[in-house]
Amino acid sequence: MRQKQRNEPNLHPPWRNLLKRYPQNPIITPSDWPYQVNSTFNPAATVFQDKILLLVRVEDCRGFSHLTVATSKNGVDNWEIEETPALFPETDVREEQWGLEDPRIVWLEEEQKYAITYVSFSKGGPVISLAFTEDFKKFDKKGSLLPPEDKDASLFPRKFTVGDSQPRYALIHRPIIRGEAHIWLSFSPDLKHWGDHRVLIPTRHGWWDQHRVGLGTQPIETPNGWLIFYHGVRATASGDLYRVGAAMLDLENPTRVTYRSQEWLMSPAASFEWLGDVPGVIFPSGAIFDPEKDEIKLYYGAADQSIGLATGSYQDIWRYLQFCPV
Ligand code: BMA
Repeated sequence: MRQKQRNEPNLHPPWRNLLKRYPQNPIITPSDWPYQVNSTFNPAATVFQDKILLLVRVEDCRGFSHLTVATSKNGVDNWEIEETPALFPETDVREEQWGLEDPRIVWLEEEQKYAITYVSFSKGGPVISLAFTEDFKKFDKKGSLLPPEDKDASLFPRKFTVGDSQPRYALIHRPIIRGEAHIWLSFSPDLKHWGDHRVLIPTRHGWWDQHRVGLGTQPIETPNGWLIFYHGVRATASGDLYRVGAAMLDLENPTRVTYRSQEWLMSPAASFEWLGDVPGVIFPSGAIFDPEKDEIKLYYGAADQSIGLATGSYQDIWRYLQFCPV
């Protein structure tokens, strides 16, 4: 297959409709909640006890967020929503005073635990925090990982040996440094001490993802590498536009970005993506990959209000990505 040049437009795009909106979107809205809330959005997704589990960011009517579990057999409808939050801000924890936001979940094979990375927010700025759970009932909060301002983080499910290093955990995150908002990768032997920080996916001047990029879904392991979806922001005259891109990272060495979508794969278009607290936002935050069905379910926050679902064929996305040199 011929690879097109970086600045050559995609004239024969294999990328049309790679992610298809579920016709009955939004799949979860604040009115589904068992208690009064403002918005339900930006969920983490994983498989737990043969069900799809979403850890949903719920904003209360004071403007502070907590995280609540919703489960469904098919990951589409009949959601069972827990009556009490799973993770909520504690009054005596300084970095949590303004709430907990935007979780991502991975299953850590070695520890036999789920790792949840989320944003703790306070006057000091947003920081990435970590909690472990085995059952989504009891949570072991480990505190914050890196200094503010930092968001949009996920661990990988296993350690990596890159170069001559010992096996280390890897964290994708999005610090803002000198006003620049790129996606970074950092390593740690123990989930406490972090280093070897580097930019993984930078913003692209002039492009749809020129102002900010941030990790969307947790890394998805595929035969061809770690597939990630990310959000890219362009500031426009009528506000920020949050669109969805994808990238592939080398399976053994995730510092290597092998492909990165040139086009966005989703852009706000449906009315529920424009009607909400923050119009024009698609914020992917959780994905479930079923290799047997060749199906990716992508869960996203829409307009900071409700949750949308889009599905795509992994093989189609992979075919498209191979047209995209980094
Ligand atoms: C980002 C995050 C998300 C939010 C998005 C759009 O900075 O804070 O939680 O969905 O902005 O408002």
